[in-house]
Amino acid sequence: MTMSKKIDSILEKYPPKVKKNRMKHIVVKGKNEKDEIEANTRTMPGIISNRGCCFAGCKGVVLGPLRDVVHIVHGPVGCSYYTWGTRRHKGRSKDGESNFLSYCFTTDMQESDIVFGGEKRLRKAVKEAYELFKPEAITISSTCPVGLIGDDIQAVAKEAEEEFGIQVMAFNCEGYKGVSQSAGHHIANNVLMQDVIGTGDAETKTYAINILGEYNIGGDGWEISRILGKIGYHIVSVMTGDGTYKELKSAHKADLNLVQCHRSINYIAEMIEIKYGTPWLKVNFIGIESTINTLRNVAKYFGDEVLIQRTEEVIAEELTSIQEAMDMYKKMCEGKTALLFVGGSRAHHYQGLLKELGIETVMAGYEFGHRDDYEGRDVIPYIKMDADSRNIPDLHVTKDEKNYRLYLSPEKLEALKKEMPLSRYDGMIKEMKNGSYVIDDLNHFESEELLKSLKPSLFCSGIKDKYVAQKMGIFSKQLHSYDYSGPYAGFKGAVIFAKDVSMGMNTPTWGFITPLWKQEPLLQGEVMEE
Ligand code: CFM
Ligand code: HCA
Repeated sequence: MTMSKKIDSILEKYPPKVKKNRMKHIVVKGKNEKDEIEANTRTMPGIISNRGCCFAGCKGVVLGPLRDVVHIVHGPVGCSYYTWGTRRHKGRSKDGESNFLSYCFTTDMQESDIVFGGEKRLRKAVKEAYELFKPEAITISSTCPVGLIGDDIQAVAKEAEEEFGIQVMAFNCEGYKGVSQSAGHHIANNVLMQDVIGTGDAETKTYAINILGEYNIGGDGWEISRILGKIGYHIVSVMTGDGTYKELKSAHKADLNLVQCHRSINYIAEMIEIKYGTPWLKVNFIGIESTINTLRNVAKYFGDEVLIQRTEEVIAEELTSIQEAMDMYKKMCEGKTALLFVGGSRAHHYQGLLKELGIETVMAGYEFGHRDDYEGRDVIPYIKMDADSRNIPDLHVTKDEKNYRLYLSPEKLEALKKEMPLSRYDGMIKEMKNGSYVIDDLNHFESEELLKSLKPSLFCSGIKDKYVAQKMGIFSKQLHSYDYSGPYAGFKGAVIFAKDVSMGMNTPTWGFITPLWKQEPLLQGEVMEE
């Protein structure tokens, strides 16, 4: 069955209202004049979505990797326990530094707290954590019931700050807020910007950079830092993979912010740009070509001939060390196809690496990406936003209550595009082949149907659907946790990824699996019309 017929047959199964909604989340690249897609809207009730919650985006994604902070989850034990360690954001302390990543802190809320309020329990938990661990800072993250019963976590945090003399930050990131993890990213970004970034005064060296939106999953951040360090950059902070509260405080002192995951941290990138004049550059360290382009762009930003030269040397050296292995794996992967469905950036970031291995992405989608993650947006990384350039005519910097935002008049933007290498953050769709499919918030029914009919060699997704694919005989590589592997970033990471997917796709195991529906007659059900 062709892909378009398959999509039609999927949509036909839905009640009319659901069909109308889902159609807007599905785009065939190049079919319409503009590749516009609906995204970041609420999943319709009844649909089994892969999305996570606001708490996951705040505590799990952005705060969680800060290893010298005690992260207390105010809520039922499961919210903390079942998310503990599963994301694989690694952290390693240097001598004398704390590392609390191996601890799981929760207030373990009970029914009686729901009835009588949980503030007392939270106060006790903060005190206990402080006395036992003496951390530099504590975070408190709310789960759904906390918002529903109205515990004032901000007041508890303030009291604790006064009592213990350390920073205690409260995040009202109840799971049900917003439509996905995305709301949680924003909440975490706002508090970190307001209360942490800018409060430190660490010494910085030349070529000082921050790496934003890099969470050290499977050690990616370590590999990226290795390459950047080898070239000669001074990494002030990584947000937040293997990151520390201490480094974060001085993040405003860097000369440039590199943004790996735009979705989860663009808010901080923009706020630092407006408040401190530090420009940001969208980068991608996944895939060889992307890594090379990124390194060249960063060197070009600083414009120093020695740095540019050193960058080329490091690129050449790294390429030599991986070329043979990459060529070997490419032979095992060439001609295969992949479906990609991941959070808010990796479904895009991995396409280049797959292409380098000869694997074609036939469908890709985000769980919670916004329209700009799909369609792109203009950014202006090459403007040095010092005090003077803030006065550039036509460059309007405004601040509304919650966000700092940067507006550039359309005329100025057009002029800039011509006169300087203005980088546009292209988003996912632009880089995909005509005819390929982009599906937002792909659900389990759609995943199963597409896997059955397209039979890709590779399904890159997460834990919620990995085994559904594998029971059909289709290899699934988790692009969230990397299963048990990694790093996948940079040059050496590309080889590890190539090896993992080559092995995974080519193992004879798949030949021994007969999907359930081929083994026995199954009851067929129809979705009822409204
Ligand atoms: Fe950014 Fe991420 Fe992603 Fe994300 Fe996530 Fe993640 Fe992800 Mo899982 S921050 S958007 S909220 S790159 S946890 S490290 S893998 S869904 S694609
Ligand atoms: C989250 C975290 C997650 C989940 C991964 C998955 C991660 O969104 O809560 O569903 O496999 O990367 O750990 O995205």
